[in-house]
Amino acid sequence: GVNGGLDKVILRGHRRSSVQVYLYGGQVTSWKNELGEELLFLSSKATFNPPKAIRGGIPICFPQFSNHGPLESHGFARNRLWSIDADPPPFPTHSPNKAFVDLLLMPSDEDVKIWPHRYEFRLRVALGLGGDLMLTSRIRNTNTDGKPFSFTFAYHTHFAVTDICEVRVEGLETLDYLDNLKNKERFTEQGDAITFESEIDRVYLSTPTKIAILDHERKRTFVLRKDGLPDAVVWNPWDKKAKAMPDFGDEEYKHMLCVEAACVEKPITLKPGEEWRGRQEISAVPSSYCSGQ
Ligand code: TA6
Repeated sequence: GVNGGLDKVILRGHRRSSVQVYLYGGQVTSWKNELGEELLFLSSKATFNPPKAIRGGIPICFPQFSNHGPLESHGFARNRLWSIDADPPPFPTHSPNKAFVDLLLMPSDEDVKIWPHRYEFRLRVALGLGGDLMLTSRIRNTNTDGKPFSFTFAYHTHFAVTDICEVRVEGLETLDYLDNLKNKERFTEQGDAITFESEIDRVYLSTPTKIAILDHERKRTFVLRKDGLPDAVVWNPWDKKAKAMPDFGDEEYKHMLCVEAACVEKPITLKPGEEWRGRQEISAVPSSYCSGQ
């Protein structure tokens, strides 16, 4: 690949739709629609060299979301080299996807020192016939010492938007959230769509399976559907925090919004042999079609 020689997989779909996923971090960095338009934000200052995570796309936060625990922020899965499963199990017939790849992550001996558990993490990245991007994570506890483990998780999705000041999020109204800007205190969202005029960093709790992100300028709505992920993180660093991140352009906060299907408030616990599944499916539709759906 061009960036530091890191390997990546490109899934090609209908017309000019495509998805690009780096083996480094198991991270989707590009999702293009049928016209070849880029739908995800990737910072122009992103680095592609371990141990820093790639800034943008869809980082996988595992086994810890953010600083909700003793590990490094967002855990270490996004800083590891994943492998490709050359012989993946057949795709469930109920979703005849055009193209997919399975990436695998198991802990190294070093990793086991950091987090004393063994697991198999299978990430399936699929590009649907309609251009929707589907991520499915299957995490199995493979401990042989009988020990269960608990983890928190997020698909840290960076949506590309035209102008953050002309964006609304629907589906999180009236819900409770933990505000990371106020010491993770719990608040309740007001009764209408969320709009943006300053830094926001919230974990919305017990959220619906469908969330809509409306890009008014572009007349485009992202629809995020999720399963097994009860929480939703909403983050925009705004100007001050943008300047403080070396791998994030000073003005780039205007053109991105993170809405993240997550499991934060109540960690997931697996006994040896048990498997957890967390799915998100994102699509981009013309706003005229979607608003009010
Ligand atoms: O998604 C919310 C968040 O936890 C923010 O608090 C901010 O730290 C962001 O993730 C980015 O984290 P990173 O470690 O990728 O710089």
